[in-house]
Amino acid sequence: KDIVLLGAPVEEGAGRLGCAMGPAALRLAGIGPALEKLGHKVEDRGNLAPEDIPGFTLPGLARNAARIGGWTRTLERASHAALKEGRLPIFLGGDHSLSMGTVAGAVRHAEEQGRKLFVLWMDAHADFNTPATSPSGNMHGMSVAFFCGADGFSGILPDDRPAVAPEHVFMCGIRSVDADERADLAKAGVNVFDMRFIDENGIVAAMKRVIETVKRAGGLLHLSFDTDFLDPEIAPGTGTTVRGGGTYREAHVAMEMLYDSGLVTSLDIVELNPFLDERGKSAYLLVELMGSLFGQKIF
Ligand code: DIR
Ligand code: MN
Ligand code: MN
Ligand code: MN
Repeated sequence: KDIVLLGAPVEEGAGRLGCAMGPAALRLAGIGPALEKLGHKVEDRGNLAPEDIPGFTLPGLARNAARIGGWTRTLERASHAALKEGRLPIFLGGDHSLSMGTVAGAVRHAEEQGRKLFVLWMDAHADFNTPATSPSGNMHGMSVAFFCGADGFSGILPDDRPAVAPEHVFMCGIRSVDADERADLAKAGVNVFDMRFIDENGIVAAMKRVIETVKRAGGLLHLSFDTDFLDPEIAPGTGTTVRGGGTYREAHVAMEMLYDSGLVTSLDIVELNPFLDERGKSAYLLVELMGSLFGQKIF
């Protein structure tokens, strides 16, 4: 694959700072060389910077809306441009609000190709709040609502921007959902493989459904991997840990299956907060998982 690494040190979408150090930690843990070793061409384009939107606010509760709106505009363009060049962009986060832009750019690209964009959202959280429903106002909890075209985000991107169809979003690992969020997810028709589904059926069953659906539709697949998908015992370096998360092998086999499918066309690695990590433990694990996603085989 022809990979570009793009750092997105956005941290104002989360409830505490530190995710801005994520791109540096992922680089220090060796993400570039790990992918090169697997035979890929890797170009690290360094870190992006947000567009300035002075004075911008959103109605409701949306903390740092101007900053996150600026990042969204920058990342939308970067994601679209990299895909148009035929590259596979990997966005090194940064908190999860960065997916507002990366997915918006990917869906614009998919639309131009006459293809459907699917999103695999691996996360403890659904990130389906809006400024009207969010209990915290933290915009990292709003990304999926944003790129599915929910109301309440006017002025960040053009109102006629293409949206991701909620039935093309697959969530995996979910175990913390707010009350309004739950109702909105069900109403919208988002596919949710929560931790109970994974306990009862296995992550392999969930991944098979995602892969078969995307294949059948001839779709493109954006993977958005939140560090807190993983169990906090193996990945403590993130701001909103929830116990009962994905295990080491569940995460690896999901990545191995995605590699075999050949479907992933763009990717976010988010919510790594090195300030909360234990000597790089979570950063090294994320790099290892990216190895499995890009062809590292056990045997
Ligand atoms: C919560 C937490 N649902 C919120 N969300 C997090 O603030 O909207 N998402 N941590 O990653
Ligand atoms: Mn998230
Ligand atoms: Mn999360
Ligand atoms: Mn989060």
